[in-house]
Amino acid sequence: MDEKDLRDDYSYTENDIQVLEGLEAVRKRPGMYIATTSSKGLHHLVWEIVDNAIDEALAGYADKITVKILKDDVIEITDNGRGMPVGIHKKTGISTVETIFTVLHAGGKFGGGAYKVSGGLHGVGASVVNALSQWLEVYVKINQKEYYVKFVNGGHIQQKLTEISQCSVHDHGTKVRFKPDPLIFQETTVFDYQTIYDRLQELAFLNPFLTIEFSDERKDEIKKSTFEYEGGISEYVSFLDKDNKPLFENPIHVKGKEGDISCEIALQYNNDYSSHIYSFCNNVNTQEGGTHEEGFRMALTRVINNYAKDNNFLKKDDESLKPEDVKEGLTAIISVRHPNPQYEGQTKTKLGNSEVRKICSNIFSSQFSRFLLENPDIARIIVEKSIIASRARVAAIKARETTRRKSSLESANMPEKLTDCSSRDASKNEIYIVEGDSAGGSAKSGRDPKHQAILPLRGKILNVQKAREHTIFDNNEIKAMITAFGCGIGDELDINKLRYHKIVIMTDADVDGAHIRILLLTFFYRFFREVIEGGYIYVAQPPLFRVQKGNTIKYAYSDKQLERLKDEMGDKVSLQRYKGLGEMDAQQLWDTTMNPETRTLLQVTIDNAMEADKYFEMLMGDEVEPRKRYIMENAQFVRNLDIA
Ligand code: TSJ
Repeated sequence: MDEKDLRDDYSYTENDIQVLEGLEAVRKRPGMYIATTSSKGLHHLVWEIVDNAIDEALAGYADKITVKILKDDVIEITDNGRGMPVGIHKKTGISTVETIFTVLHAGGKFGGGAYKVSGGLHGVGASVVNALSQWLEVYVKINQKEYYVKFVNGGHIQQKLTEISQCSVHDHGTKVRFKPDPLIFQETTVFDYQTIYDRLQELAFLNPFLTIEFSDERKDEIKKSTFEYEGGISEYVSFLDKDNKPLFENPIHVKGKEGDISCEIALQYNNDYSSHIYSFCNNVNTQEGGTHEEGFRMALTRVINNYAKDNNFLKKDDESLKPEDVKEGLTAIISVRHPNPQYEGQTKTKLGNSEVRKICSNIFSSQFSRFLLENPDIARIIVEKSIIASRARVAAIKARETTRRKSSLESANMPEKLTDCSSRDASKNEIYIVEGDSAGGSAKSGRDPKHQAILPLRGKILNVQKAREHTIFDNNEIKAMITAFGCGIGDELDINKLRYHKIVIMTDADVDGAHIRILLLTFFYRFFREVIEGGYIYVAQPPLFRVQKGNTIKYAYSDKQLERLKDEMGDKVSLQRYKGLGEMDAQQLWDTTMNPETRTLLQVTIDNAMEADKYFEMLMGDEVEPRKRYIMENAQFVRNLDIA
């Protein structure tokens, strides 16, 4: 509102009209204020009101906030703060509380010092919530009295601020209850329990002095939670890491302040390879990071490097640890408070204030380096983990280079274990990936040497999902396959260089065979997707039984088929059950499984591989027994996977 409109002899109604024009503008173009009227915008209303209550807590006047979802998706938010000011506001001539709910951007101006670090990203003001609500009620307990005011249809006053009861001196605070307007939120007015739960929990972690109660009372069965974390962001780190094994007992926690900018960081390392760094400014998640995160990352790398050098973990000529080395297995929370945050980036969630970089870096550096000196055992754990990560990084680069070089050299440098075919016509060539050396031997003697190559795999190939990239490319079986296929992998795959247009997986028809098949499919799915999509991958179908009567030998590939054969051939047949490919001699293997004239091959589709990949995760857990059990129970399924 402009100064000139505020004449001494203003009339309430004139003022009221002005006010309503402001709120009407919000209703006309809600997108200008809450970006969207989707479910996201709907929840934005809650964040706005909660932020205001949090501000009262941050100012030191409240320590408890209650959030309720009531029947009909009404939201009620209460704090135990001072109570919003009920006195007449000088400029508007109406009470301050009514002013805050009816004048755009009034909130901050009335708070003065109290609003120093109010929620940066939201901060559209309580009046916007009022404008977008079908009705909104405020209860204020202050000076031993309770006051009430109600607005309807987007901010039209229905009940002016009224004293409704007496209360005790110790009873004070603010309660706001509102019903978002379905005329505005046409997509949905239903609140999502989990969304609100997660945000309130996050706020409780970020504000350790605060208790937040949350209940969902829409259904007869009420859901209720209390969030209260004395440990603050340390507890947040432990919470995020609850499924991992931390490398030391308590997260490292530092905090400090420079002028009116404060910075707090908690971190832990765990036995995982990924890292989770979450940053906040004024309780708002800065998803795109920014200067606070940059300051922290720089300081973390520098302090660990310095410690490693000073204490001889790194020798003089050793390469320094890189930021990616020190963040392996790291979980960290950075929380800064800034009176005037500037946000940048695609989604305006990147903190831009440049002074923050140095402040966070200084605060973290000095306290973290002291911590390392005082806790040499923990320091050793962190430094050694970082050094292992750096070696792994260097090894991965080397391994990638080797496989790349080899694959570009056509048939030169082929793996030792590969028995290649003589033809160079990829479209006619096949490679059999065979489980075990003995089966490999039979396959070698039984094959068509012109068009069929044999690559025996020794032992189980490595668990692709759990292994770090460098270990994957260090694995001999995997290196051999990459080299033999000749087409490169991943981003660098060139399907035109594929040396065989049929890649045939040939494993035993038992549980271990199924397991290896899944491993291979998973590997192909992750690194050779185009090869699967091109239809180049097949699964061989070795027989399960050999039935002989006199000189007649027949093979059965399923139990059903066996029954049929027995019926056909009558009694006195001799029956051999094949447990592994190794039990077949070269001729038998050729006749039953490899002869293009008579064999059956099952072509692998991307869906098969995806399925395998999915099962793989389940099968590859750390626990061995459940995995064994699972494969046993699903052996039939796993076989059918190829057939599906
Ligand atoms: F968003 C809101 F306005 F609707 C809202 C504000 C909702 C809720 C649940 C609480 C609040 C709120 C505001 N709680 N506490 C306050 N405090 C003040 O407004 C306040 C009180 C005293 C003084 C002062 O200077 O004495 C200043 C302020 C801003």
